[in-house]
Amino acid sequence: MAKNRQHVAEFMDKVMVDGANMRKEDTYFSYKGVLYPTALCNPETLQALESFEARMDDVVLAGYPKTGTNWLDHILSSLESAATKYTEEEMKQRIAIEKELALVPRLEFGDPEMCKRLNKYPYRRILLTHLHPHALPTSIFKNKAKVLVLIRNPKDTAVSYFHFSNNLFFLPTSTWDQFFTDFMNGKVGCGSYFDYVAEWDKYVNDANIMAICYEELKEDLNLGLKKIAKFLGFSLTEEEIKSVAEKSSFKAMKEKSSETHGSFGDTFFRKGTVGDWKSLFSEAQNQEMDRRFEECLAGTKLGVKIKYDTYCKV
Ligand code: PPS
Repeated sequence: MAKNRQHVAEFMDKVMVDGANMRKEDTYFSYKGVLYPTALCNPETLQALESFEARMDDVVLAGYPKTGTNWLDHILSSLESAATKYTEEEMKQRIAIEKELALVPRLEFGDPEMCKRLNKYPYRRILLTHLHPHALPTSIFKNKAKVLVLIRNPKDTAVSYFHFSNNLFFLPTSTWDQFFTDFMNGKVGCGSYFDYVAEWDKYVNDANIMAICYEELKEDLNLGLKKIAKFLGFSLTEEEIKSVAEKSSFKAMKEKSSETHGSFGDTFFRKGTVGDWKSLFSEAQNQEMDRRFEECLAGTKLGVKIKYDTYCKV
């Protein structure tokens, strides 16, 4: 929530220690039909989330893994800080409170008591999540928290996820061909990309929900930031928008990544491009993904927004 994201590094270090002896067969658990990595979440926390009380001024960032969550986390924190104009003292206090409450980088990570601790956070909360809508606290919708749904084209998402999995011991190491099959079958953490996007599609016309694409931000970050700021009711000058954009570029974030994400910097900030799928997809895999997109998402609101033909066809 505050700009200091040191706790991502601390959280990951702890996950690596806690998960050091995890058995391969325990890599995932299933909750409401979706797989989750055991090293990061547990069923009790997911259950506890059902009674979590969202606030009207909460900002929820919802994105399937590897769609740019860390990027948008930085953007949202920066826009919020610039709009709220916290004093230096308040900034320090926010960081201290986050540490004291031992907040974790995603709503669904950590222990079941997390929800209660989040209730004690006295500032506006930016809540990041990879959960499908059906697993989110219903209060988010009931209390009309603002939800920014982040989407990225499925081919780059799969490639990014593949590299990520192979870099973290608590996720299975696999060949690209094996990973592709698992991704297509939803046998990866947070389940099926296609189900995820199709489910969010049902909400996307709601007044409190806005979708934003990784690719549109890559094409024109300033414009994307203005759209996000408008949706969240943040009033920012051109200069402020420009400054947030500069600090949110891939280069700027990667350079700071050892500070923000510790030894996982290079894992979270890998390449940051559009079209990297061309380096791994075979012709057969292209056809399979194209068919699946056509069946599940083509013609839906989010499916159109993804601009599949522009970003996923040769
Ligand atoms: S995670 O682990 O699910 O939270 O990963 P997530 O942050 O959602 O996605 C990681 C991908 O986002 C890229 N990234 C960026 N792209 C452009 N600009 C900026 N500033 C930026 N920051 C992160 C990151 O490099 C991952 O994509 P790939 O394709 O693997 O590089």
